[in-house]
Amino acid sequence: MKILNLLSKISFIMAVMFSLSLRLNAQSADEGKELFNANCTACHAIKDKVVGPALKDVSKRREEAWLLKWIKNSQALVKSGDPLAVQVYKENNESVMTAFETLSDNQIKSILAYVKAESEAPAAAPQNAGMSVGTPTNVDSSSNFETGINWLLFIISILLVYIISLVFKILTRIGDIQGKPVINWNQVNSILLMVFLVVGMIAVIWEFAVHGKLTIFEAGSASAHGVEYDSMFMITLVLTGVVFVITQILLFWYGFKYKADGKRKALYYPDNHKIELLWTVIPAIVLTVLVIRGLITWNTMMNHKDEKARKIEIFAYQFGWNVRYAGVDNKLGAHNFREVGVMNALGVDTNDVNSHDDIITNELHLEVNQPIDIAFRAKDVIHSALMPHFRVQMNVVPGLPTKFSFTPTVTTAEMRVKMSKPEFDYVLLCNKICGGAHYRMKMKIVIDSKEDYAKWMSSQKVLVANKVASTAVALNN
Ligand code: HEC
Ligand SMILES: [Cu+2]
Repeated sequence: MKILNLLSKISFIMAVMFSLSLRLNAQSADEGKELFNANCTACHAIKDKVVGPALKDVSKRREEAWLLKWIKNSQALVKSGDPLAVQVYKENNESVMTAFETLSDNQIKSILAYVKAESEAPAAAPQNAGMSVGTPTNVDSSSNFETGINWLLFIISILLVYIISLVFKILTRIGDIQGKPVINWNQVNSILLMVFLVVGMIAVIWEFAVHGKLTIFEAGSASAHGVEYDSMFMITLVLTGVVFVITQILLFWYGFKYKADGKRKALYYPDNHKIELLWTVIPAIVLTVLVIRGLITWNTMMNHKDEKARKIEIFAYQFGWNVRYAGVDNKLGAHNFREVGVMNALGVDTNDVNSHDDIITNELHLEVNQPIDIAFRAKDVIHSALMPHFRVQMNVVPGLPTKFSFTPTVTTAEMRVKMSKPEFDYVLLCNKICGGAHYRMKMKIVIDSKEDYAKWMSSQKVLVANKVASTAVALNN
């Protein structure tokens, strides 16, 4: 009776989950829908306003060419002064839509086609009802078959677990009747301990061998202070690794060796001062050495002052980054959050002459072996600037200036060779969950040779061009 009850419950849950999975499959049929769900739903719905406006009938409101430009880079369109773009941006309280420069025209068109189809879907039908019925031709039958097989395997494995537990129950009963247990659980558990030890250790070694290559440590640090950082990381990893291996082996081996066998009695051994002292003092000394070295390293990293360091500002907003270079005078102009707006995203105070030769970009170019001082500033919420290859991370907090100074030592070109990845680029990522499109907050970093940096710099526009025409965009050498 009990079993039947259980089985009927399991099969009911299965049926519900199965029908859910069918729905999901029907959903993934259409390319536009997939792209929309992956890139846009953080901020848009068809019929409701989310972060951005409802997109219902957007193709009727706007020209396709405009939409293509807008979706690829709405901020560029706003900055170009396009009246419609400026209006849409203002109507939405100047919240910034992510740029999707990697989407092709065709991909955007298929998103728009999906938006159009959804706009025209009868208003009465709730969205998911449309999905479960759907058009049968849309359903990918091969993946349904796969889902079916997966569910079958799932059911079989649950049944298997259930049968095994039944077998054990029966064996225990038999043991009760015979007055002598059929299974020696101490024996079974002690063997399982050894199995766990061996399988676990193999898994650890496998992890290091296979996924160790995926860590950023493989290629080495691309900044001067990063070498020290990596050495501390490695020493800590090796020390804790050795302790881990020894303690785990002892733990499981003793569990195995001293299992209760009915012959031996456990020894009552409350404590031993010598051993206690030993395993308190040794870790304390090791930790003190590690922590003091860490403190010294941190202080030299944070207090380092270099007159020749180039001043740079990194500006974070939901959801993107800007860089401001100090220009020829190596002085960043003042800023004021009240000035932040469509035409002045960073709120730079152009009354301050220091700002006139500032240069604002959305890529971080740095010259190799040239120290830089970065000042971080946030527009809206707390972000965190992570530059993993340079072993740099700093919180970016509204109203609270933070800074970091470092020297990049490996150019992008050199790193590409070193990693044998011709496509490689350094990145700056946001490392604080700062909102719906947080995961898209990244910026390309390029480490240039002296010549390339000068060339790139001279192609950038200064903030107030007419006032610095005489100094142009020479470099501060
Ligand atoms: C980070 C949030 C965010 C994401 C992600 C996002 N948008 Fe937007 N979108 C906005 C905001 C906000 C606006 C309103 C204009 C503004 O403030 O810039 C907008 C406006 C639009 C408009 C103009 C609407 C109109 O009435 O003219 C279109 C079209 C659009 N988005 C399409 C998309 C598409 C397609 C995607 C996915 C590829 C997408 N958006 C992803 C935030 C976002
Ligand atoms: Cu962020």
